[in-house]
Amino acid sequence: MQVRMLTAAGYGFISALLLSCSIHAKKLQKAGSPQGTDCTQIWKLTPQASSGVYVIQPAGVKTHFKVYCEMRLDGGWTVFQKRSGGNVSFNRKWEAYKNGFGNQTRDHWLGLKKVFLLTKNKSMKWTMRVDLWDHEGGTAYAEYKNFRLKNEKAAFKLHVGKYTGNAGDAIRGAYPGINQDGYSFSTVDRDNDGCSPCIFGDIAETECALSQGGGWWYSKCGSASLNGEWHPTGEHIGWSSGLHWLTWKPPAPYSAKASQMMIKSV
Ligand SMILES: [Ca+2]
Repeated sequence: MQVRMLTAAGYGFISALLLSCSIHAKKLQKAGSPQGTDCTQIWKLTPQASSGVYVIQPAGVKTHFKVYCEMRLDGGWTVFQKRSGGNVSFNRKWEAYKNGFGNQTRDHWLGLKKVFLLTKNKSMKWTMRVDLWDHEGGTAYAEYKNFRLKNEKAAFKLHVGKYTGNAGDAIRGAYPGINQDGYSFSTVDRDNDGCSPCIFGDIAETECALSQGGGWWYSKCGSASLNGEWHPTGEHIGWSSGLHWLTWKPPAPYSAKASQMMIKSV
């Protein structure tokens, strides 16, 4: 009897040990060596993988780096922009937008160079998705086929293909002449916005990154700008610098409560 009790206790101990090892293994899985070429591949290899930070090494690239993977029913998405509050400032210069900033489990910008490294392989195609949350509990999205960025020499020029969604195609703009597709990235210290100056009514605009905030593919400014200043509920309408997607919430500049931008390889 005594032996049996000991055996049972021993079995319980081993079970606990195995459980602890399994939890530890799950943690290890998300750190250290590369888990895949991107979040989509990780999701395909392990469909039950949970959302979180993973290490990836893009196809044909020598370096590996951490990204936040948003695992959804329609695939694994590599997140490159997340806004949900005012703790992380997006009012930063070229080097910061190039290399990334923030906390990947919270608000962050992955970095243009990493997004370029992911999308530079011409044999792969990427879908880019923008998720938006308003201050009234509503959501909207925009998806673009054939998303890619050019290299730093081309100032990370944006390319997007066909739009689908219910937020409107703000990248191509709420009116003609402000299409951001084919435009280079601008920051306060790197002006590629096409304004020298732009005339909006009685305002002469020379630098969109100064008035709209943060860095973006400003095209004579344009209708999309999700890296501006974050504004809390109740103070979210009327700011020139905000989280704008003006085909979704026109005409007074409406600053979204939260946003997320991410890519999926297809
Ligand atoms: Ca300018």
